[in-house]
This record gives sequence, C-alpha cells and structure tokens, in this order.
Amino acid sequence: MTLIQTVDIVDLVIDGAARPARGGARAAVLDPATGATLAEVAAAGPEDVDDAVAAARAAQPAWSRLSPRQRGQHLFAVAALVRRHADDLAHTESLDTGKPLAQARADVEVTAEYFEFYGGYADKFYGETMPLAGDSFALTFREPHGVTGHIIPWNYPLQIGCRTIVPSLMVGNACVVKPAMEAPLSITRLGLLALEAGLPPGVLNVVPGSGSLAGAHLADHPGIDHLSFTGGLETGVLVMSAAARHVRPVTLELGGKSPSLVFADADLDRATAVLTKALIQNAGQTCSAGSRIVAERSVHDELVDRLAKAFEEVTLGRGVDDPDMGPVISAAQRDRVLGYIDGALAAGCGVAAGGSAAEPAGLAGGYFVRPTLLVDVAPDMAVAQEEVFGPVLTVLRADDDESALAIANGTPFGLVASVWTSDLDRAMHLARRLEAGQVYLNSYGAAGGIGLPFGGVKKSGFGREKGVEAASEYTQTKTVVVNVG
Ligand code: TXE
Repeated sequence: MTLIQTVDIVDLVIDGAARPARGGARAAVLDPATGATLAEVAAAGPEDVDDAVAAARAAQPAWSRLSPRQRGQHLFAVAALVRRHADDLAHTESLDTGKPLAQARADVEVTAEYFEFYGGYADKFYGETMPLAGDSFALTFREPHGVTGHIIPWNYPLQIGCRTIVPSLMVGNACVVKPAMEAPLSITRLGLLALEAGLPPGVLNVVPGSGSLAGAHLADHPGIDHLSFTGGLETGVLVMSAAARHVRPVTLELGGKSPSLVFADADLDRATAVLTKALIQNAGQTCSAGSRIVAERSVHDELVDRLAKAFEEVTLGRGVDDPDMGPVISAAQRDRVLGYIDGALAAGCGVAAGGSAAEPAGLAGGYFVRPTLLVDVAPDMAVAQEEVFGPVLTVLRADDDESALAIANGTPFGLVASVWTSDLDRAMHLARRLEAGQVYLNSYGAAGGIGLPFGGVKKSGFGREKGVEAASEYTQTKTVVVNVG
C-alpha cells in the first residue's frame, strides 16, 4: 500500500472485493487544506448498498458460528495489519480530514486498540444463569442482531467507524459501513486491510456514498437489523425515523455543546492548557469538543486573558505538516462556522481571539478558521445553544454553583462536561447533577479511553459505545428457561 501523493482511485469494498459502483458514479474527495482533489472515490448507489447488505446477510451465519475466540483472533489479525500500516493510514487520515498528523497517528493507534480490546473481550462476554423454583433455572444468551448498518461521519472516520464496527463484529454481526463522502479514504482502506488480514468476505463491507442516497437507503433497508449513526441531530432524526418504520434498534451519537465549569479555586494553568486543546482538537469538529466554558465571575477575566493568549499562539497549517490545528473539513463547514461567529457578533458578543477565516502561507484554497474565543455570550444565544462544529469557544459567566449548573444543563445536548475546582465535594456534587454521559473532573477527554462507556443524554443521543457496554448494544438477550424437575 502506498502513500496517497496524487489523485487515487478508491473503490467500494463489497463481499470481499474492491469494485466500482454499479452505475459507475465517482466523486472527488478534496484536501481541506488546499481544495485540491485528493482522490476519486466510488459513490455507492442504492443497488450497491443492496449488494453490500446481501453479502453481509450471506456471510453472517458462518461468522456468528465461529467460536468467540476465533472471532477474537480475527480481530487481533486486523489490529496487527493496522499497526503495520500505521504510517500510511495516519497520512491518509490527515490528508483526508485535514487534522494534524500527530492527531491522525493517535486515531490510528486507537483504531488498532479497538481491535485489540474487543479481540481480547470476545471470549469473555458471557450470559447469566438465574436460579428459579425447585430444580428449574434460566440462562441468557447474548445473540448478535444479524447485520448491522454503520453510518459514520467525516471527523474521525477511523476512530468513530471502529468504535461501532469492532464490537459489532466481536459478537457475531456482519457490517455494512457507509462512510461520509467528505472523508472516506481511511475507512475504505481499513475494509481492504481487514480482508488482507483474513476476515471472511462479506463480514465487513464499506460503501462510501452520499447521505441522501446511500445513507438514506441503508437506514431504510429491510435487510439491516441494527443501525448505528454518528452525525448531526437533524440527520439522526431522519435515520431514527427510518429505523422506526422497521421497528429496528438504533444507537445515536448526535454531538453536543459540552460545558466546562471553571471555578476560582481551579488550577488555571492546567485548565487553560487542557481546555484549549479540548477546543482546537480536530479544529473543533469533535462531538465531545469542549465548546462552552461557564466561568465563575471572579475568575472570568483572567481565564479569558489566558485562553486568548493560548489561542493566538495556535499554529495553523496543512495537517500533514503537523501544525497545532488544521482546516475544517469543507468550504460549507467553514461558512457555517463563520456564520455562527457573525451571528454572535450581531447579537452583541465580543471577540477575545480569532473571529475570522485564516489563510496560512501557501494555502489560499484551504478552509481555515482561526481559533475563536467569544465573550459576553448569553446562555440563550444560538452560539451557546447549538453545535458549531468548528474552533469556536463561548465563555459565559456564572455567580455560583447553582447558576453554573443551570447554564451547563441549559442546552438540548448532554454528551460530555468537565468541572475545574480544588473542592472535591463541589466537584462530586456537580458531577452527579450534570446532564452528560461523561463528566471529567479537573481534566477533559474527547470521549476518553476505549474502556470508558461513551454516549449522550437528551438530544446528544442514546446507547453506549466503547468499553464492555458496547457489546450489549450489538446483541439481544435471549432467555431460556429450563425445568429439570
Ligand atoms: O452531518 P450528517 P454533516 C454535526 C455537526 C455538523 C453537522 C452537519 O454539528 O456541523 O452535523 O454535518 C450521512 N440518511 N456532526 O452534514 O449529515 C452522511 O453521509 C442517512 C456531528 O456532515 O449528519 C454521513 O455519513 N445518512 C458529528 C453521516 O450521515 C445520511 C459528526 C453524518 O453526516 C443522511 C458529523 C440521510 N438522509 C457532523 N444524510 C458527531 N456527532 O461527531 C447524511 N447522512
């Protein structure tokens, strides 16, 4: 496998083979740092999705009849190949998404770890036995759904893709994966690597295609038994509506507006460094980005000064040159982000750093936005309520714990939150009352490690990914009652 240097041709991966779309459709994949074409990728139409679902249905029974240990060994084999091709995969991910190479390398490391984590867990995922009256008892089996559909976004194709694909494979499902057309390259390569590692044909099919065509067809497909979706709120509602027509379970991860509560007794050096990273990681295009700060009034100005200084020092550039921050994914996303900034300014917010598009030297065609710090933000403004999905951090003031909590919980979302204080009682009280799937105390992690259950409350979605919990998400429990009397 060679590094992508020039325009590459990328095919669909269906039933163990790479092939063009049946209708021959292709779409250009752009380098977000330059606007130049990176690759021509096959664009799956409904008939290709049908093929992928049929291949998965045919392959799934034999895959599920392997012993858990055998499936685990397959996953370890994929992990080894991912590690062997780590440089290439990271380079591809960085080019395709625009993210700094160091972040792409971390994504590839996590990708390998997903295969290792679930490879190791495969033969340790048990059902239960329950004593009943007399000599009777019951036992539970954790059975795979069958064929699972995975609609994944462009911000972390490998990481988010594998977060859903690998536990599903582990328990014996076969997968049909629909990557986003903005960044389909790494996950398509992963599909080929999995075959090279010996995964049986049809067990993992990858069909990049447009959301409205391939995505919608997959979401509404009668041959899918479970759907996992990570993306925007409106699209998530469409996907869930399609699933409802088939009475089919879904796992939805729909982003957030994750708050960080910073109190006067916090370690501001640490908070500034970590919260800057929590925002600029992947140019703010992270579902769990720390995109809102709720600062205690007495520490607000000092925190803003520190953050503004840190933001001004952030280097922008092409991902593969490993700056602090790369471009956003597309011209449309840049315009959406700038639109939020303009709207905030019109509503009376101030700008403490950034506030505009950027043009790093030699990258005139790229989609860059300077890290932006918005102050004097009211809790009900759009920029404080909606997911901007770009490098924009809003800072709000709070008078005390209760008002900080009310602001933090006062959006439709609830994915991640953090609390910065040296008072452990306060930290734990707030952790219990924050409406979020994950809470970090004096730290912040974009979803944390693989072992930590991850997912949202409220409109951030439902279902838990990662950790041992994800295995339950991809199985159904069958209870068998035995009367031996
Ligand atoms: O997302 P979409 P978009 C949020 C973020 C961003 C906004 C819009 O706020 O600004 O969504 O981004 C597929 N049926 N997140 O438009 O459309 C699509 O092809 C089935 C948060 O890119 O949700 C892609 O594979 N599928 C987020 C996937 O859905 C459809 C990550 C996500 O794209 C479809 C990305 C349809 N009708 C965006 N339409 C996170 N939670 O990390 C599109 N898709």
